[in-house]
Amino acid sequence: MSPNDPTFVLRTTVTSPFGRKVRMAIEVLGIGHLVTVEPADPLNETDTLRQQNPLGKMPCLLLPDGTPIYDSGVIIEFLAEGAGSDAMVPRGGPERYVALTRARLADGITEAALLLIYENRFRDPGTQSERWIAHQRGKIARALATFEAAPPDPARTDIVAIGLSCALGYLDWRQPVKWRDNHPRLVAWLAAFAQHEPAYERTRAPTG
Ligand SMILES: N[C@@H](CCC(=O)N[C@@H](CS)C(=O)NCC(=O)O)C(=O)O
Repeated sequence: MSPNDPTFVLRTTVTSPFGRKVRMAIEVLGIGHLVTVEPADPLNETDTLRQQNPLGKMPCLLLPDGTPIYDSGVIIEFLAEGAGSDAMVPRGGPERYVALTRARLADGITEAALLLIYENRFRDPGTQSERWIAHQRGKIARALATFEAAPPDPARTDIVAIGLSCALGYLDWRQPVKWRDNHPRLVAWLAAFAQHEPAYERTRAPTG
């Protein structure tokens, strides 16, 4: 990508944890000048998001000719390749697929956390399923335990660290589960990573 390249449009809110992954990657890759962020509203049926991504999910990146690229992991790989960065995802071999698997594990925490939030938001009080809530909590607990046993290198910003930091940031923000008391190594990892990677703080969802 060169500074003369046309601008991409990123459909996302600044509160979306998956959108934050892409906003972080854009900062890290130093290509903010190539991307315009346009808010999206997945619940609004007249929002063009549903034409761009039939799943109606954000983030969704639009190429200059309107071609949509989603989901967050695909967008990050696309942008990293265009920016000529090798650091975000290993190019090949088992390391590549181990990293992509760990990144999907981190995304799974965010997915389950979102389902917990939606369970509250979309169901009338008293109609939430305790069984479903426990099922999602189990996913989060097992994934957190896996990362707690082997946290990533905090001095490295890659697709795993981006996904995990956005997942933990989302747990901190919306608090669908409490994770800090029983995951000391992950607490230390997030603090060290935030210190190493300024894009983590800069992409934090605004409060209030
Ligand atoms: N796997 C997708 C997940 C995207 C996702 O679930 N986004 C949420 C917002 S953070 C969304 O658009 N939810 C609205 C919906 O599911 O209708 C990705 O990584 O981009």
